[in-house]
Amino acid sequence: MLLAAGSGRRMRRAKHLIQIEGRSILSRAAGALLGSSAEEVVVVLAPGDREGVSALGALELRGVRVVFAESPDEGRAASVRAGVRATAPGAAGLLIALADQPFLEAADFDALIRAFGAGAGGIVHAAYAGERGTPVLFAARYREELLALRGREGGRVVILRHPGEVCAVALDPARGRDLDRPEDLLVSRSMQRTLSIIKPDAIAAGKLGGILQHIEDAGLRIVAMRMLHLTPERAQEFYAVHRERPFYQGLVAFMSSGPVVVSVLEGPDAIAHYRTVMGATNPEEAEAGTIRKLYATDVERNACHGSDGPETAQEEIAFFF
Ligand code: RTP
Ligand code: MG
Repeated sequence: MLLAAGSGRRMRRAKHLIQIEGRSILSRAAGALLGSSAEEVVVVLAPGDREGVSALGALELRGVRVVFAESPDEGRAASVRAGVRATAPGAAGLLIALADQPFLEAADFDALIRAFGAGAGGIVHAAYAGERGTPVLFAARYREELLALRGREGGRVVILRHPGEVCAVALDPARGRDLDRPEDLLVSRSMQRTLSIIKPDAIAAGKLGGILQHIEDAGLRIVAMRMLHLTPERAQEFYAVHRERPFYQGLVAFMSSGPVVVSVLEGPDAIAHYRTVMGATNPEEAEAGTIRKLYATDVERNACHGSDGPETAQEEIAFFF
């Protein structure tokens, strides 16, 4: 369950509605949970939070369920209780996450779920550089204790009562950071994601490993990756902006001629940074030391693709992931 009611007390506007790269932090957190192996996702909002509901948008259609905390001014306990009540009574565990950790990924939630499934403990919590943090996964046997929380109490109270049952799973502090103060957002603003495609020419030439190394050495983190073979139809769709260009047919044939590796790269100013790392479209014009200078054959068979702006990055990531 994702707690979003009562967020933003210390910020000028409701925190969960703040946008990063065109997407609210609520939607980011709910989307990550939905992508995890959690069986159901319940989002707890403050009563009447229509903006919160609309921020979830299509996620509701994909199975995210919204409930409202009965008395959000009471503090966190009311949100926890509403979330616990809304989850299926038969659930083996209850994962409590906060909407203000928008950089956590499905894999982070899965790490907790996996540790819990492997019997690591009745309470599994995230740890960041050795410090206890959220999310926290409680075994179903703590349901009543969670329902008994009042006022400003949170899951911490239950954790402290059962020290022998607690297990920590270390997560990346960069992904676990929360947005508590307006300044936090300034730092996170420059963090971006971009879509990379290693094109069929580079894969056929055995340059995949070299290019991935190049990407990592440039300070970009690979946060998702898949090898696939584009059909001509999918290649057409991906490059639809170039429909009218003379090279379109050739480009589509090339992009569907063999396997490609698509990945999501993350880092400060990742979109512009990766374009620099790739070099100019035409390798003849590319700077020395760029991927295209090193690995591309010609202006079409140019080894890699990178998104060209925040909007295309978002669309292209959604196209594959
Ligand atoms: P990309 O989209 O693949 O990252 O490359 P880009 O922004 O540098 O270049 P863009 O103008 O978007 O072109 C997309 C891809 O089409 C092929 N192309 N062929 N034959 C030609 O003149 C020509 N021009 C472009 C390249 O594969 C280029 O990356
Ligand atoms: Mg382009």
